[in-house]
Amino acid sequence: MPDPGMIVKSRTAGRGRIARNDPDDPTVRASIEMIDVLALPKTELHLHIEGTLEPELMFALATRHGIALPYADVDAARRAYVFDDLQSFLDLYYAGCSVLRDAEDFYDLTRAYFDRAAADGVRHTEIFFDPQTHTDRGVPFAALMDGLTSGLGDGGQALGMTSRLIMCFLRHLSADAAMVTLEASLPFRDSIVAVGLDSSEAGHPPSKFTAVFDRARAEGFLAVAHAGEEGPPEYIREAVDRLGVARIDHGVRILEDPDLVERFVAEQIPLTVCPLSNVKLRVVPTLADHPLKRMLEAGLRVTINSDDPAYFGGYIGENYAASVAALGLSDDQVLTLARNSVLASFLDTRDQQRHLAAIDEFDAS
Ligand code: ES4
Ligand code: ZN
Repeated sequence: MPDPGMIVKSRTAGRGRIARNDPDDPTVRASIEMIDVLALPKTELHLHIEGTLEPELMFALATRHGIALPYADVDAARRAYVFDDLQSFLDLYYAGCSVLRDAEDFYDLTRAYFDRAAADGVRHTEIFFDPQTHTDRGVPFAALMDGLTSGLGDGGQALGMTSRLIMCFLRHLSADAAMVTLEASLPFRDSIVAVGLDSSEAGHPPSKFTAVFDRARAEGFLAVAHAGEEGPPEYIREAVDRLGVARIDHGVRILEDPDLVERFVAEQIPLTVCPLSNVKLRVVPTLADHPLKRMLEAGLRVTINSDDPAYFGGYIGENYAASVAALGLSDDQVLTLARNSVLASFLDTRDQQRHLAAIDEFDAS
């Protein structure tokens, strides 16, 4: 008898479906049909490359550089990944970055993420990086960019994936420091599609960075910003009105403001939601309480992403699968999420059409 819950390939046509045995009744084979979320062609739009640093690589890089880590071993590191809120995570996340010293480290980090993302069916990814976390420790901007861009190039070629880089400013630091970072990035202008805003949200409204984002957009960068993760809906509004962002990262608190929801629906401004992140950082009590499904039902252009998968217990496939299971998303809702990510991406229309066609083909297979 097959294991209960074992996934078996279904012969049922359509929607890239797989059949799963009923865990409550192991005598019934292939009784539950669900969309194959791993095989579904996916686009990832909210992923911090520093948040893909798995403990195994952290230890390997620590050894490479002769750095002592505050964990006895890999398991101890994983056991330490329990968070009360965004700040308790950020403290540990920035400390973990201390092993990233040179171009080779950033190359290895990027290649490891690409391998993991490809296994989850990611075809295109738009990756955040936080230069200040590294340049403030003495890592040259050029080494950071060299490692990231070579990793993206080689990884993309090896796995048939495309990517873009989004440079985030740390909002707990000053607007002047962000401006210095923007200026330091200009020699690498062609490798960076957009600027973003991340780190501690409370007390650091988007409007603090209006001048920096004005300058960035004048230099031709697109813009995004984390808003409405822990911060209020007003920060979401500010990010759009004051920073000119093309999409909002997280934005899960938008449902508290019906007028803002109406506007986001009318303008189809995308939101890059990260369900497992929100549970780990206690933005929501459990995944079953997550507003993702309500956001979809409101007509918002919502997408699923993994944020900092090495810390939050799952890459994008796990974010899709866990959300489907906890919220009971329909196949149509899952396909909508995948299509939303394509439409919310910074790919040009022709590439978007190609990715949408791949989703249609998956749906029909
Ligand atoms: C982050 Cl989850 C999250 N929120 C804000 N800033 C971040 N940087 C890395 N992960
Ligand atoms: Zn994030």
